[in-house]
Amino acid sequence: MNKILATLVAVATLLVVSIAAPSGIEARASRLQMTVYNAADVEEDMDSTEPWNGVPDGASICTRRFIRDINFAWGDDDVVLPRCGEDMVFIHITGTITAPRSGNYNFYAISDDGIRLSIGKTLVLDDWEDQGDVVEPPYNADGQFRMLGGRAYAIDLWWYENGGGAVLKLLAGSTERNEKAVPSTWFR
Ligand SMILES: [Ca+2]
Ligand SMILES: [Ca+2]
Repeated sequence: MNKILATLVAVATLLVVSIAAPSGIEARASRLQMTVYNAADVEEDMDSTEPWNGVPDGASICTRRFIRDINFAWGDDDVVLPRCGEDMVFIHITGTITAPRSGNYNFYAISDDGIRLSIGKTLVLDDWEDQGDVVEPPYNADGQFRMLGGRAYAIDLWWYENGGGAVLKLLAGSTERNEKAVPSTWFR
């Protein structure tokens, strides 16, 4: 009888684990966390804010979530969610980045509007200013960072949208010619 009970408990446990697993695995698979702030009530100009020194008065958290990669094109629509707004939004992304091979990597952002990215303690991308709406995406920030293959480096990225279109894409490559969107595997 005890044996049957033990088997039933084991089966039930297995069922619970297999049902609960997908979302848990998904959440743990990415070490990138994105916090979105609605900044519609901030009185400063967006490009004169320095949210990394303290989120300005009037900005409030709209949503916080895990993301797989940094490759977003919202255009003129709402950034992330309707309640986050289509203009005057901050995004803060934290996590780690790991390159498969050692090298001096070029980083590139397609960013509308401003972006500021630190890897470890190095400020790699810094273009905290509005971007004009143009036909071609604004390739508005680049920088280099040397990474050891397999080593995880902390990343800290701030971005804002003031008005018009909104884009946030992070690219990297071993040379300027082979830059492409950083794959999600680099953020695990
Ligand atoms: Ca907008
Ligand atoms: Ca914009």
